[in-house]
Amino acid sequence: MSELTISSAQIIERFLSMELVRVTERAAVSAARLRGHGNEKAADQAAVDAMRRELNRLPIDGEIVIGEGERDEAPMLFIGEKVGLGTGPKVHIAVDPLEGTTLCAKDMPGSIAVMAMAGAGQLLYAPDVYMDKIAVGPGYAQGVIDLDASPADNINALAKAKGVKPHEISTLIMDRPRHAALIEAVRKTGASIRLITDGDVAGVIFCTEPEKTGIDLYLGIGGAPEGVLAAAALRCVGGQMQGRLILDTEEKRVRAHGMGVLDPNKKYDMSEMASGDVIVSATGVTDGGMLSGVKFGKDVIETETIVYRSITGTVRRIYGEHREFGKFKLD
Ligand code: VTB
Ligand code: MG
Ligand code: MG
Repeated sequence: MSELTISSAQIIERFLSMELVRVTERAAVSAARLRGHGNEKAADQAAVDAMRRELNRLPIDGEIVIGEGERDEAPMLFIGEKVGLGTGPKVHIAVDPLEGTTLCAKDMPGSIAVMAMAGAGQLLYAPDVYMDKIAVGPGYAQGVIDLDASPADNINALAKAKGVKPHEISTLIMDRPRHAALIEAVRKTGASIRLITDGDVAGVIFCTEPEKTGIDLYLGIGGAPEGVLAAAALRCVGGQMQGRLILDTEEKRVRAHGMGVLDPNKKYDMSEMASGDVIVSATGVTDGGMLSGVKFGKDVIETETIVYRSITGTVRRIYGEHREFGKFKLD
């Protein structure tokens, strides 16, 4: 579509992508003030407060569909909370104001402030349960990987598609006891494994830039809300991802059903987790393989943000120098 025929909705979306950058920047700066202080809760709360405040300044009629939890346990950014000025486009929002709270508290690599925005009904209402996930970056034929195939089959297929040997494939898995069998199966193929302690939104996104991050394939079980955020980002660059909610108790199945999950065993494709026009923004809190963390100087606070738009596939890295510090203070 030429620039001349761009619709007014698209113009609004273009403005909003910069506003999303502001939102994640503010959350990241607030969390980063508590980086390395050993207090996960305080850092998380700071990010939540800042993100919510900024979201409420936007000219949107927004609703949180992936947030800090159900209303009774999360006072802010709970699922169903309305955000924005109430005017403008009706949008659904997925947030993780501080993804990787432990990473932030310990000042370890990879914590980010992240959010995704899409039209109403276009983001999966994922309950706060685990999700089994698999993801690769762009450039492969559809179906090269499959959540239901064995790790060996996935790695062999990916190696073939990439034109390398299986031992030249690099995977990323969260370091958890629940992944013992998975890790063993991957080891048998000769592929390498980068084990991360937390932060699999960034982990999945790593697959979008294998040249930079060294990661070809994400495997394993992490949070379902994080799965939707990652799927939204991946959709923008044309990677592939599948996920299945782990609903291993009746309580979880009932809760998920209440959120519209009719088939508890459904394998979701990336575009079933995030469809339509999606914008995703992520700002680094701690230094990581994808984004630098917030830097505090005497006169300047520096941030690095990556913002994706699915409609154009545009990815922008925005390096911010902030000189007006008042905007980061809480009201
Ligand atoms: C997952 C993962 C996140 O926390 O939610 C994890 O998706 C929690 O898993 O990226 P465990 O219960 O095994 O710790 C993160 O790592 C950080 O929020
Ligand atoms: Mg969170
Ligand atoms: Mg998280």
